[in-house]
Amino acid sequence: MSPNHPLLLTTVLLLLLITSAAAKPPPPTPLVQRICKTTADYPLCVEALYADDRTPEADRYVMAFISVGLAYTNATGTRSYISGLAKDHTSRVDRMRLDRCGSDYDAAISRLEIAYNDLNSETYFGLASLSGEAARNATDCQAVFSKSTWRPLGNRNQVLLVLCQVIAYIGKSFTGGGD
Ligand SMILES: *[C@@H]1O[C@H](CO)[C@@H](O)[C@H](O)[C@H]1NC(C)=O
Ligand SMILES: CC(=O)N[C@H]1CO[C@H](CO)[C@@H](O)[C@@H]1O
Repeated sequence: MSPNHPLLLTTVLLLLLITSAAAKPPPPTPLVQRICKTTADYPLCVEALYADDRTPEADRYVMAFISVGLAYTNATGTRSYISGLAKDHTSRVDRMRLDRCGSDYDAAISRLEIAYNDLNSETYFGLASLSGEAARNATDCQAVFSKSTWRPLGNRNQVLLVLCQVIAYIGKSFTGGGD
C-alpha cells in the first residue's frame, strides 16, 4: 500500500491553513483603526496600542490613558537607554548626538507628565499641543541621527511619534466634538 500523496498534501495544507488562521490576531477595533489611520505608521500604531491589554475593550477615554501611559513609559525607557549608550565609548560626534536626544527626551517626558496630570484632572484641551511638542522632540532626535550610519535608537523615535499622534487625535476628539 503506497501512501496517497495528493491526499496527504491536501491534509497538510489544510492543517497549515487552519492553524495560521487561528494564530492570526483579531482585527483592531474600529476605534483603533480610526485612530491609527491618522498616524504616520498604521501597523506600528496598532502594534504599539495592543501592547496594552486594555486596548481591545477600550473606549476613547481609556485609550487616552493607554496612549499617554505608553508614550510616557516608552519615552522614559528610551531616555535611560540613551544615558546607557552615552556611558559607552562613543565618538565625540555620537556623544553630541546622544546629548541632543537626551534633552529631546527630557523635554518630551516633562510634557507627557503634564498630559498625564491633565487626564487625571479630566482636562483635555492641552493634550493636542503637549503631545504635538513631544512629537517634535522625537522628530528632532530622529533628525539628529539621520546623517549617521550608527542608528542606535532604531524605531524608538518613530514609536514615540506615533503614540504622540494618537494622543493628539484623541485630545482633539474630546475638545473639538467629533468622535
Ligand atoms: C521640544 O519641543 C518643543 C516644542 O517644539 C520645543 O520648544 C523644545 O525646545 C524642544 N526641546 C528640545 C530639547 O528639543
Ligand atoms: C520601554 C517600553 O515601554 N518600550 C515599549 C515601547 O513601545 C513598543 C511598541 O509598542 C514596545 O514594544 C516597547 O516595549
